[in-house]
Amino acid sequence: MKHKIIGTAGHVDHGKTTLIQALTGTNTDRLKEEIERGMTIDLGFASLTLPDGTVAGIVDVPGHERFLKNMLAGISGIDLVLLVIAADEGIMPQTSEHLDILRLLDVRNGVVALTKIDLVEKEWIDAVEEDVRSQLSKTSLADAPIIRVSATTGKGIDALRKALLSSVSRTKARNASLPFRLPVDRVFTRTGFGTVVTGTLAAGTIRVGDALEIMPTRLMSRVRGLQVHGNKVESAEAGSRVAVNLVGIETVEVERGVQIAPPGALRPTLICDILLRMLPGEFATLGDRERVRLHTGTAEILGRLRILDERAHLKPDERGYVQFRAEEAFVCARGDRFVVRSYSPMQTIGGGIILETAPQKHKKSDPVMLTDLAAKERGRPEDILESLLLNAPTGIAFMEAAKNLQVPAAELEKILEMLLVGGIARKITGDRLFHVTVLSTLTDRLTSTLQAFHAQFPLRAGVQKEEMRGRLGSTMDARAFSALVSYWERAGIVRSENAFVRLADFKIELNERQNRLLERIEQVYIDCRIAVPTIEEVAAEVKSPADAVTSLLRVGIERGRFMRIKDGMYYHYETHLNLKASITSYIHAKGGLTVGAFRDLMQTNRTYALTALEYFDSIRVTRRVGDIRELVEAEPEISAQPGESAK
Ligand SMILES: Nc1nc2c(ncn2[C@@H]2O[C@H](COP(=O)(O)OP(=O)(O)O)[C@@H](O)[C@H]2O)c(=O)[nH]1
Ligand SMILES: [Mg+2]
Repeated sequence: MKHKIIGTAGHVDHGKTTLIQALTGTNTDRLKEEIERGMTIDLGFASLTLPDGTVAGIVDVPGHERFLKNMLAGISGIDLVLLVIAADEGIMPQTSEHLDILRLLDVRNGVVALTKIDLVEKEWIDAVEEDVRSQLSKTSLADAPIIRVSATTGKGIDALRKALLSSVSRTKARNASLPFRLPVDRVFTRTGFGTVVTGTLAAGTIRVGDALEIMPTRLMSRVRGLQVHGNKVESAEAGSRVAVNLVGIETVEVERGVQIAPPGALRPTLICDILLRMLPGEFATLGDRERVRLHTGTAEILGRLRILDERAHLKPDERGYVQFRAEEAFVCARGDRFVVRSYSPMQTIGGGIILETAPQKHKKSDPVMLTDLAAKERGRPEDILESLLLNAPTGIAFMEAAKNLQVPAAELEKILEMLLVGGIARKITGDRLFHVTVLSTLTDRLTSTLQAFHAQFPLRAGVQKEEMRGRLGSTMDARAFSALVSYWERAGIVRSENAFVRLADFKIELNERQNRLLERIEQVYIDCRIAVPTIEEVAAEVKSPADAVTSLLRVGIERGRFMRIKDGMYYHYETHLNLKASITSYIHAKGGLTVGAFRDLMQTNRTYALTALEYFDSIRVTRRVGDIRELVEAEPEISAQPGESAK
């Protein structure tokens, strides 16, 4: 079944509430004060069964300007409007203001009821209708039918019903496959049930038992029960008027203006980027940083508007990209409509569309930011995704993008495919998405950092990964970085070894002098055999600085010519092989080896003997049992030394 919401609009006392009662039998004025004063103060609700069986929800709004805030809360979720104009009065101030608001909220479907026709002559009605038609011609309701009715005599009511039906059939269906989102317009207690909230479901499907989060307060709850138009249901779809019974929430903890959604689906924000269109009236001006009231969903939020281009003012009929900086956290979604009223006196000055829900604070007139907002305004999902990616220096996860775009995952797949095929986006490891420009900037930064490093330290293995991560940007997190490194490895750009990354084609190249020095160092170690020299001893022996020896030793290790024992201590690979052979053959023959026996065998001192045995323990050639060394059965693969075949 289709679910549509009709909202009323029009000047106070023009007969909205009476007309709804004539259509539905429901008196939407429910507050005691409303009944006593005969005037709508807050939103009223009814349901209307249309000739084809569609049940439309009706939101009856107050017409008095003092209650415009309530009107705005009610009108935000509607599919079409029933604009009520009393034939005896014609267009009045709130008729015009409501028309402005409808335009700002982009409500294009509607029916105009010219009511109270029982009070005036036909000629008068003709004149009023002509006036109404010309007023409407400049608005989003230019083509709306005008139906003459009287709630008192019932004249025209059937024609009105038919007009509403045909207008309903022209409205677009809402997206039921998004996560559900309900801007709350009423909160009350039902004895025996607890807290109930109502609203027009803006998106998605809500079900009994669903977990939910109340935003921006972040209270967690669950759906205990659901009603649509007073009937118990198991689930409700976008566009329905629903009443949700919340588990474990006190009435005082929720108020009109909050939104409920699945946990994590929405994020509270303090700023948003918007496209603001000013109304034509002379009072519709805005100064930079002016304090205003922004109405979106069912909420009114106080804050300041920062004009993002070079202008200091927005004048009547102008438009501009603006950042709203709120005084308290609120929630909204990309594409939501809003209305802006001046702080004092309260006047509707403009409205528009939310372009970004959690932006940075922008620098005024930044051309990149303005281009980006223009793409967001065009609103094509692929443009938005592209700009999202352009502004994600560490890429963005697939689900994160789906959430930001407010599109279901399946739809995002399609949009993404376009960008992938078009060579605009790239999907690197897992679900991480990058804009090619962002990715190539990162790749450039990586390669230039590595090139500079290799040039400066030709004898070092590469840059420490943690340091590289920092070089790529302060916001680069570990997961994004490791995804990037494996992407670059697959692309043949880098090699990653242990804690280092280096350019894939980087080899440690020694000049002739360095090669000769390395050979001499090797000879020193070969001659010393088990009596490991210190770096300083080696340096003195080869008459070179200790630094140079250390660097060349590192190269020697890379080439498999040296084995590291511990800090500053190395065996030449030949020594390592000889010692290993002596130990294994001795143990094979005698069954075990003590430090003393090894010392004698090697004709060395106890310290060198112990150092050697502990080294072979550490690489799991031997194992210590009491005072004796045994062989470890499964031999480690130290025979596959790169140096053996490389040289
Ligand atoms: N004669 C006549 N009076 C009407 C008609 N519709 C509404 N009224 C009266 O107009 C007044 C205002 O109506 P109401 O529905 O409260 O207006 P609202 O402020 O737009 O909701 C009430 O006294 C109604 O009885 C109508 O079609 N004919
Ligand atoms: Mg009323």
